Amino acid sequence: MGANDFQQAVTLHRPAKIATPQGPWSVEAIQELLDKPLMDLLFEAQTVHRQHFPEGDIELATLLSVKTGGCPENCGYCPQSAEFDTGVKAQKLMEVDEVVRAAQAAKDAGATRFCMGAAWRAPKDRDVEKVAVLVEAVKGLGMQTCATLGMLEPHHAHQLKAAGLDYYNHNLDTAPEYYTDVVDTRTYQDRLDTLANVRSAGISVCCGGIVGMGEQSVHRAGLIAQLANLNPYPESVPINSLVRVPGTPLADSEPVDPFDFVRMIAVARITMPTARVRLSAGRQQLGDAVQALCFMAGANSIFYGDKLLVTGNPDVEADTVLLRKLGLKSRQMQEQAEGCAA
Ligand code: SAM
Ligand code: DTB
Ligand code: SF4
Repeated sequence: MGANDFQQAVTLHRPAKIATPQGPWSVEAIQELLDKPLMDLLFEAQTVHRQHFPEGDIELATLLSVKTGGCPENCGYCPQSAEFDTGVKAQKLMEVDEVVRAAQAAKDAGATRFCMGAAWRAPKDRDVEKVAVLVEAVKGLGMQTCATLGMLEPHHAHQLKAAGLDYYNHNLDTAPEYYTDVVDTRTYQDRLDTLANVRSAGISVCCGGIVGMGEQSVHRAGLIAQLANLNPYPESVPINSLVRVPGTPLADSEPVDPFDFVRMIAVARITMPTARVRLSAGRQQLGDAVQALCFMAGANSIFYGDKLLVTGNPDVEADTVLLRKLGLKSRQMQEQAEGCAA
């Protein structure tokens, strides 16, 4: 084959240029993406990813459970519900200096965002006052702040914004029609109302879901449609793989096919091109190779630190090695590299 023939063969096999797709998204359109051959989906997601983010950039966010267990809700996945016997010991809200110590340690280890979680259905006025003090203190360390406290009233959202809260995490978790199979102490509309209150207060939205709760593929498509059609769509999208905690109603759910998990990341990236898509709970079960595929699919954030809220997460050393192997760099790693080059 001559040089021209070779060039022609290459041209013929070059994939069509991918235009960044636009919403609103139908469940059917998302289902079509989920059903694509995996390599085509990965290629499309990585193409969209590179149009919006610098190559190799990854965000590290550290979680801390500031108020653990004893929650009155019955979310079937959650080890912190008072209804389930999971061995989680209820603890009251942590003191400010303890939280600041944990946030400083997370910052020193390289995290840029600190997310405080509380096992409340909805915080009371006095709870929000106390969390506002925590937010202000963590913000004072120069970190991005995030909180996840359950349902918020508009005045709570304004109070947290005034204290310096950057993000509020409140997940939709699954499609509306599967929601009552997972939790029945609140409605999908309750979740949407809190998201609207957070948005109106000027706080950035962190909202995603869980894969592996016995849902069908159409429910996964339905979750992504809900997220991508929020106007605007969330700035952060955590995609969790269910951590099957003994004692929770979902403990015996069928494990997710790892490639189906990767597909969810890819479709989140394609439908929400500028969002931070976070590869969230469940990384311990995924292994390095599947995590690498998730980054290829457009994940550019992880929970970083040995613990999520009450369950485990890969340790910092393992993550540092993995990121180095894959050539991914957090902000701290980028600054260190620039310092060495100067
Ligand atoms: N109580 C608040 C709420 O429900 O929004 C905040 C804490 S709650 C633990 C935050 C999120 O963690 C849930 O919405 C869910 O998506 C995720 N989560 C909880 N348990 C999980 C599990 N076992 N596996 C994966 N994700 C989980
Ligand atoms: C999110 O989407 N996942 C995080 C965070 N937001 C708050 C929580 C995961 C919890 C996993 C089980 C646990 O440790 O409680
Ligand atoms: Fe409570 Fe949140 Fe757990 Fe549901 S997910 S039981 S609201 S802590």
